[in-house]
Amino acid sequence: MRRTRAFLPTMKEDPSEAEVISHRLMLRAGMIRKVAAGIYNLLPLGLKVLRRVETIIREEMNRAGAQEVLMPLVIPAEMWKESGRWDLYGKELLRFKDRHDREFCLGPTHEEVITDMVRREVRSYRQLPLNLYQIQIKFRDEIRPRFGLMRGREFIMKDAYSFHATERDAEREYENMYNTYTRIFERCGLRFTAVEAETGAIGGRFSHEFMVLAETGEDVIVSCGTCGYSANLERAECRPPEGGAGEKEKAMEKVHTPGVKSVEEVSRFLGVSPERLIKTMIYETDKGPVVALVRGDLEINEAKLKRLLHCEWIALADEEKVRGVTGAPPGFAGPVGLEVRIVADHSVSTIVNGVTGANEEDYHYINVNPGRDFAVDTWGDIRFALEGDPCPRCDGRLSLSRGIEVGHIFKLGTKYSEAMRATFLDEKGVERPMVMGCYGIGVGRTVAAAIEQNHDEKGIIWPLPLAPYHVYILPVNVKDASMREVSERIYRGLTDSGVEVLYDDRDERAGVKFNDADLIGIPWRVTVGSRVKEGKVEIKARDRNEAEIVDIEEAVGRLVQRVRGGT
Ligand code: 9G3
Repeated sequence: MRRTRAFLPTMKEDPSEAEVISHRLMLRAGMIRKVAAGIYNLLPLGLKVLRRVETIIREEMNRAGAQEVLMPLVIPAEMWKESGRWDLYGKELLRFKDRHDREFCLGPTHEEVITDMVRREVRSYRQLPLNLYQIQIKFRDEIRPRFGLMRGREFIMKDAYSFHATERDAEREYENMYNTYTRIFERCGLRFTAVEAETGAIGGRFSHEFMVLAETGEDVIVSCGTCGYSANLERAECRPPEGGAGEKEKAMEKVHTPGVKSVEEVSRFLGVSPERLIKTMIYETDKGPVVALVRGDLEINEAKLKRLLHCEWIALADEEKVRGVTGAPPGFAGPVGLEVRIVADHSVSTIVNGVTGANEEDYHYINVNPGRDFAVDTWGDIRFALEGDPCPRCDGRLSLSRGIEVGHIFKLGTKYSEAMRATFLDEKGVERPMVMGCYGIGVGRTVAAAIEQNHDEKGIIWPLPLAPYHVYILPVNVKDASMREVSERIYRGLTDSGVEVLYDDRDERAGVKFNDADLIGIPWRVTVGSRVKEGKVEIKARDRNEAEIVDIEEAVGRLVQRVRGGT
């Protein structure tokens, strides 16, 4: 592609609205342009990268035995009412009526549509298993779309759904998709990890998230270097502490602590370390109020608490609710004397002579001992893991890192097939609900994550498999006939060899061209400068500092070999 013909509006200045590097660089490199909040145009350079990711996904999904379909963006309300999700989601589900006043929504995901498609055609176990996927636009009306393609309202997802006669076969397909996702992200040239994850609202018991490792990622990954255990922070298990403090229990006492509320204030006022505090949080749930306890230096993990309580929803109680349960304002809550269900994290079990709120304004108890001074209804792991915690699976230590979720695979079970009567006759002629799985990849988000992981102060550094072009030809001065002639020759030689070239034939200062080449991140650059007189050109990789001077005749061969070799 000749730069003078290319619709490739690069920008020198940093766009103010961009808060993360990938958003900033995708705007500056002329890859995307905003149409509305969370809604973007993909310009030629951006679309080329997106298509690279889609091609890799398609090839690997097809190799894995999945079949591509295309479902509509516009979904009739009826099937979301059948699954019970029409009333479960709020404004995030964009709903509208057609000219006949019939209700529809823009598809945020397609479990209902695919289950409806399959239930109409599949009656026998002989027709299973099936794995159907699409690469399609989704719409989720996020309150605050941010970070460009990373968290858009309209985005492109590969979503796959599998249907099985048995749980066992669904497990097999889950493994198959796990391995397929591993191949997809390896082929994208990304550093990633798969972590155990929560299943959230869509139900099912088990899921894995595929995270592109990046310091600017929003998701926290907990991993053990010894045994390879890894989970997202919401899910990461904590090993219960060994043995108690061993000191003698003392008599509980109420002490006056005027206006002393937070863990820091209480531990400072009473001269005790946070490890000795029993932090008491009041929650509301669909099963009524719950008191959750955790050691003072730790934090409650609401996803774990929700799972332990098997409740539909959970929310921190507001001041009024706290007063209702404890009789005191927030900051003085404690488990002693409460008639509400008490759930405690294992970290509380080793506290001896602890400190907690006295359920009375401006008062705390000291020398509180679990078991003697209050009973716990349910013990469990309801805290967030910390850097350095003992690994729950081996004698190693946990470390925390950050990543960007680009893929998520779920065991769905029969949640949708039961709700929508997607059944089949098994070999004994018994009617059973199909067992399902679902598997998503954020295509645009994968592009953005690749930039978050691969950039420097000058711009993007594309992993070769995702690069929009493989080689950037940079004549230092297009007015110089020999530079122009050599550039054209190399351009033709590479193009004839199937190498994709961006040829900067602009009549621009060399500095402008070098900056652009670094900004848009093409993996290889050929500089055609004053050395053409000696029959030489300079070849340089975007991710390395040193360049090499080669004979013009060798340039094409070297580059074809590098691009095909994938280095
Ligand atoms: C909604 C809205 C937002 C949503 C959902 C439904 C996320 C919703 C979870 C999934 C699960 C999997 C198939 C591909 C992989 C992910 N956000 N999810 O169900 F109505 Cl507004 O989408 N679906």
